[in-house]
Amino acid sequence: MSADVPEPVVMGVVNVTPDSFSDGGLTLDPGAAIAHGRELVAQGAAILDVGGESTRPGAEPVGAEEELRRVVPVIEGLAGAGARLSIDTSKAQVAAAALDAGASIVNDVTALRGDPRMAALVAQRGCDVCLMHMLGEPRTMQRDPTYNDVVADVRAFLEERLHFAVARGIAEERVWLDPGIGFGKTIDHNLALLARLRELVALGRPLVVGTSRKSFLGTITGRPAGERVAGTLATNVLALAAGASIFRVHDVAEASDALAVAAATLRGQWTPATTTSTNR
Ligand code: PMM
Repeated sequence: MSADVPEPVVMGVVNVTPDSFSDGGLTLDPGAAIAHGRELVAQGAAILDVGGESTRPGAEPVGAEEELRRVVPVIEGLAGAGARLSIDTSKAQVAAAALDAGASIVNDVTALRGDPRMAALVAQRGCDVCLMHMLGEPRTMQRDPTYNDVVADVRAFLEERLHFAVARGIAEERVWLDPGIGFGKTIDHNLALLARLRELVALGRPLVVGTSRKSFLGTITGRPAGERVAGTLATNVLALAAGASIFRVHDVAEASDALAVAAATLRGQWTPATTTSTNR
């Protein structure tokens, strides 16, 4: 029993890409992506993370024009849908357009290293920003990633990026951190990060964890991407117990239930469900 269990926040994934590793092609049509996003809100997502560039291992970059064409109509269509909107991009031009269209969070998998204009944009707009660890770039990141001590290395990286953000005028309270599960990491690296997540929580900023349907879960369970929800929930619940607070998932209904029950159990206290149309 513990009083300091974070209130879990579920961030639902709305990928508007033809090639994301786990749900590719489901939502390239803006109307379908908007409908999917609304469904995730009904299931309990407090944040929707909209992305137009796949970061799947081996993925090729997408141009800004194409990324804008994919994400802006979806952000516009989801503004006012009942969740905060996050733009999953490393391009300042795309982030700016998404913020104009209703987003209030920038989820930058390059942690402000991908575009020299991104830090100034985030500072100027005063939005929240998620800084994620990635070794290398998506095209090549899974080619033999190596670390001295993956947890210490990721922690040092996130600390340095937090200092960089603050030095560029971003308020510390606006920064979230993310170990970047699967981004330049072997299964052993992913498991070490999850097992020692408290060392990252100790940096004092909200920790985002994105394990949803990722391949290391398939390696352990032998299951394809669409059947990794139970594996995902195991990691989410353990990450909550370690102090993580934001959970980036595809399976929002299941994650919301699992995290609500886990939080109540860890606290020894519960509140009745109030939220969804399906009363999940
Ligand atoms: N994972 C993916 C994409 N964006 N952003 C953050 N902050 N953390 C993640 O773990 C993360 C991310 C890749 O997963 P997808 O292709 O299923 O969206």
